[in-house]
Amino acid sequence: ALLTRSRALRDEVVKLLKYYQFGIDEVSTKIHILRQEFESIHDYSPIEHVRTRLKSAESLLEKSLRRGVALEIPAIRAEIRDIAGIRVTCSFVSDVYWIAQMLSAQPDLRLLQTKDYIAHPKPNGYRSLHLIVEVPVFLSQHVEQVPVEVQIRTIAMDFWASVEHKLSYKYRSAMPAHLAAELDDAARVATELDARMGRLRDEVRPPTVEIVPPVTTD
Ligand code: 0O2
Repeated sequence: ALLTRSRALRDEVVKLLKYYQFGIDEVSTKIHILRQEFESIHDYSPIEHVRTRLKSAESLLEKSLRRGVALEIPAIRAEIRDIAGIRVTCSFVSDVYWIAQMLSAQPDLRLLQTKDYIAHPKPNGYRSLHLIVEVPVFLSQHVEQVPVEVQIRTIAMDFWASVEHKLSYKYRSAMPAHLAAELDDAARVATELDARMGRLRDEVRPPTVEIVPPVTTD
C-alpha cells in the first residue's frame, strides 16, 4: 500500500512539475522581453546570461522529507518555493536592482518574497538578490498560480557563488579554516570589484536606476 501511495505521489509530483516549467517559461519570457527592449534602446545589455532550472521529482521529495514537509501536494506547494528557478546574471549591481524593479512592477506578477543578500550578505559572504514571484499560468480549464524563485546577481557574485558551491559540496559541513578564510577574502574582493566597475560605468553613462534595495520581507 505504501509503494502504491508513493507511486501515486510521484505521478502527482511529475504533473505538478509541468506547471512549474510553464511558470519558468512565463517569467523567462518577461526577462527576455526586458532584455530585448533595453538592448534596442541602449547600447549595452543589462543581462549577461539567464539560466533556468526545474527541481527534479526526486530532489523535490528529498527536500520535502529533509524539511519535515508532509508528503502531500498542497503542503509541498506551500512549503517549497524554489521548485522553479531562474538565475539572471548582470554586469552591474544597478542592473540587478533594475531587473528586480521591472519584474516587481508587472501587474500580473505577485512579489511573494524578497531576500536581499546584497544589502545583507550571508555570514559566509554569499551575495545575490532573491525574489519569489507568483505568475499566473493559463491552462485550458483553469489558471495555476506558480511561484518562481528568481536569483539576480552580478558576474562577480555568480563567480564567487559557483566556486563556494563546489567547495561546500566537496567539504560538506567541514570546510578547512584556511579555505573558508580565502572565500571570505574573495567575497570582499568581489564586492570591491562590483563597486569599482559600478564607478567606471557611472563615468560613461548615468545610472539606469537609483539603487534603492527593495523592502526585505524576511
Ligand atoms: P540550488 O541547487 O541552487 O537550488 P532553501 O531554498 O529553502 O534551501 P532558503 O534559505 O529559504 O533555503 O533560501 P535562500 O536563502 O533564498 O537560498 C536558496 C538558494 O540560494 C540556494 O538553493 C542556492 O542556489 C542559493 N544560495 C543560498 N545561499 C548560498 C550560499 O551560501 N552559497 C551558494 N553558492 N549559493 C547559495 P539550493 O537549494 O541550496 O541549491
